[in-house]
Amino acid sequence: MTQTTDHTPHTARQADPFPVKGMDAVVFAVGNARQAAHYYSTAFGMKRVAYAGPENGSRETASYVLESGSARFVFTTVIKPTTEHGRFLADHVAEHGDGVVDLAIEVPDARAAYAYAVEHGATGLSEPYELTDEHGTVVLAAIATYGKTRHTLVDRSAYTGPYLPGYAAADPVVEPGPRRFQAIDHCVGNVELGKMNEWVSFYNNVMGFTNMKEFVGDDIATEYSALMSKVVADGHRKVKFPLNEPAIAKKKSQIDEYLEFYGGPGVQHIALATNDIVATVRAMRAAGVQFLDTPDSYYDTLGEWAGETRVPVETLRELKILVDRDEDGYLLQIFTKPVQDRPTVFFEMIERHGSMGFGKGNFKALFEAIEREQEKRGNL
Ligand code: TYF
Ligand code: FE
Repeated sequence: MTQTTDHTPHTARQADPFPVKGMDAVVFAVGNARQAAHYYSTAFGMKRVAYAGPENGSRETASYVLESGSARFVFTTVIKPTTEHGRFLADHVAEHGDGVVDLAIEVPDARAAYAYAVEHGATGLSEPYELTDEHGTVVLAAIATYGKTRHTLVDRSAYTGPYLPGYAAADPVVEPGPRRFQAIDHCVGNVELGKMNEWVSFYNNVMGFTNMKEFVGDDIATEYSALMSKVVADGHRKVKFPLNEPAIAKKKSQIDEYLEFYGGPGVQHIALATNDIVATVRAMRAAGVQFLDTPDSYYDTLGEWAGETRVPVETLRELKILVDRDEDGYLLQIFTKPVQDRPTVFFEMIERHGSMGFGKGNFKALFEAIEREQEKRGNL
């Protein structure tokens, strides 16, 4: 298989064509934002920092902004659709269930980023515009990506408010406890059969993103994973977007199941970086979050290939945490089951120790676990 892979950060070669600061927010359109905010507060330990709704001038939509370290999630729902935006949200929830509508990216210059993207083939959804209040000005623009997902490009360098103009600072929904994760590690998209390379090229061209070395080709796909996957990232690896497409394998692809129940391409999982995955998983399990199971046999042979990790094998076994190791180091990871009734969006918790991979060594164990869940749903 031929593959152009580039490990060199842009700075080592040339000016970054599309500088990014990191993920700005993951915006979810949901049926009940008040309850979603409660779930992500109690189960994911997030802290509400801002709110916009009927009480402070937003008659049409209610939005809850929750943070955990540098990770920001926004849960938006429509109260009564009257504008195009309200109808978009209502239709989105009806068609896709709860899901991600925006992977917003923080950039130093939203006008330049938008101009570069559109010049290189992106569909513009919103020309650059400014929002201003007493905390300053934010510049925003938006481009389309897979399915109905968008990338809003946000320059908040001249803004000190809690989120965006129109949002008021708000108290946490519940008494906050210890932080359970501190950053968004990567955001994964599922696209249709045969479209993965087109979307990889899209990110290569439109954002100047390069391909990371980890990819799942047809060899692995037919053996057990039933998906193909490549990862694109910005020059400084602040924003990482794996892209999956279904593959023909022995079993029905989990990506096909997603596409069927989501009703098209969309965000599959968000990986959240923690520096204490044991404490995180214990707290999340105690709060009722369900994780994929891993068979005991995985842990019986773990030491032989994974070597020593910071966490004893018995603790990994107890919590069903997975390990992967490559030449740069290792990572610990675990996947939740889908967090809504549709078998669509889920989360990954990841603790990295040097490895910049995505857990390829776990694909067999992971995909067997996913298939057991697919089977329970009657979708295998
Ligand atoms: O982000 C990734 O690529 C890894 C691997 O259903 C992965 O987390 C891919 C598909 C999937 C679960 C994990
Ligand atoms: Fe992942």
